[in-house]
Amino acid sequence: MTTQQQDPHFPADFLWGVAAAAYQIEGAVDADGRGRSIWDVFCERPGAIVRGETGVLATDHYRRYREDVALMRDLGVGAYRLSVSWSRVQPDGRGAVNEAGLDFYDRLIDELCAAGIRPAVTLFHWDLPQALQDTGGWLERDTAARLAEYADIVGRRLGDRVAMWMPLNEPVVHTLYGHALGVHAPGLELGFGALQAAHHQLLGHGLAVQALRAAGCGNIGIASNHAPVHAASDAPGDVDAADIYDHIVNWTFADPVLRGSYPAPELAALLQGPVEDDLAIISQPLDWFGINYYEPTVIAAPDSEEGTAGVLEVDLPPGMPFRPVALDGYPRTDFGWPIVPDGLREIVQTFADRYGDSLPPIYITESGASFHDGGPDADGRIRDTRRIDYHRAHLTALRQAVDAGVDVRGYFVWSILDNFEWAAGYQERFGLVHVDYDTLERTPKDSYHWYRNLIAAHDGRAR
Ligand code: PNW
Repeated sequence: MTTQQQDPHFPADFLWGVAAAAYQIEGAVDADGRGRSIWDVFCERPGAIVRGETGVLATDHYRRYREDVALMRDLGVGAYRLSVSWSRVQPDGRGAVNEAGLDFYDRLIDELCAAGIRPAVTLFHWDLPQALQDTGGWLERDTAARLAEYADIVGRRLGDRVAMWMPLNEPVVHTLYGHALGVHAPGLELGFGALQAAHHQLLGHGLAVQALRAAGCGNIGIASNHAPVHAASDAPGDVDAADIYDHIVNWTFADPVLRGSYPAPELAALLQGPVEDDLAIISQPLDWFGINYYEPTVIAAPDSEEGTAGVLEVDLPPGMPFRPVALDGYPRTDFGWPIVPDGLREIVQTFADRYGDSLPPIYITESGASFHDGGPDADGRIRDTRRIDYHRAHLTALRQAVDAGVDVRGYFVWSILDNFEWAAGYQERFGLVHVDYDTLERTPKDSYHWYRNLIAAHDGRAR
């Protein structure tokens, strides 16, 4: 029974949040002058998305945002991490501002502030304006400058009310899925050639941090996906392969930001442009560092005997110097991802050890699980006990890192609502709130009520 397990306790000022992203929840893709993004285009590619689903309607949050903010207010969260759709603000990704698109975020942020919820804003959660893709997207250096221009526009308009800023979400996933493996927009299969897109996103991050600060905005960080990488065995081939993989998925994305360098000269050598000068921009001091955590990876040598697991369920192109293998012995979410709460403690501790005094305070900017919850039972409840267990176990592991001295300031559940899970479509449900995709009705799951009680137990507010 889940209720017999103890919830962990955090300091009174620990920030409890929920997260979502524009393309995954908003719908209304043609409303108020919005331009096309690479996700609109990618979803039209036959076979790209499970069952051919798209974000055209999604959860209709663009029209139902008041109802959704009311759900968050009742939940009692201190912050909501949202993303701004670049294509609403600049339909062509550059130049003229579409005021009607920006007005939506103005209204949403006012609604959040009125509910006592701090807005935490991601500028780029993978939905690049298609017009910028047409001129090369993240393979093109100019796109980094465009992100800064867009950051300036949004910062000046919303900065008086936004509590936390992050220019980027998970550049590693956008690089690997979108540019190396082709399973996310823009659907490019460049292998190691995708590193140039990583570098330009990081440069865009640094330029956007500068632009936000110039616009008077503070409390700036990043939401970066990280997880422990373990070798499948002690065999030197496995250990070396795991080390290469770790450098690519973790340190290529964190070292430039936190240390101003790339972790391996072989990787930096693949990049074009004034990389050293760029690194000085990329390593702008941050007020905090956000980690999105889902699952650790086990890596073997390419020629080893273990069965291949596929990186994040995707087959790698031939010739890669590593091979992901299945992590056995753990329960899995309905998405097939192993549930390893201690990986959250471990990655946070690894950051503290690796960066020492140069590590700013950490927020967990995403943590969550997909379970294929059905609709409400006859009594109206959705009994998603496994999601409660998931979050409780991850928070318990996180608490151990805090006890060990790591400065962790908050936890954002992915996600407030069931939503469009990219290439996996609507089948994967990460929400604390169930969405019926026929009626768009929202139903808080048991996990919502559990989170509400947990938050209440911390802030002392009567429930
Ligand atoms: C994140 N992985 O993506 C994104 O920020 C969200 O938009 C997304 O809905 C959520 O996590 C759940 O997938 C990830 O395989 C995609 O390690 C893949 C992985 C991690 C995060």
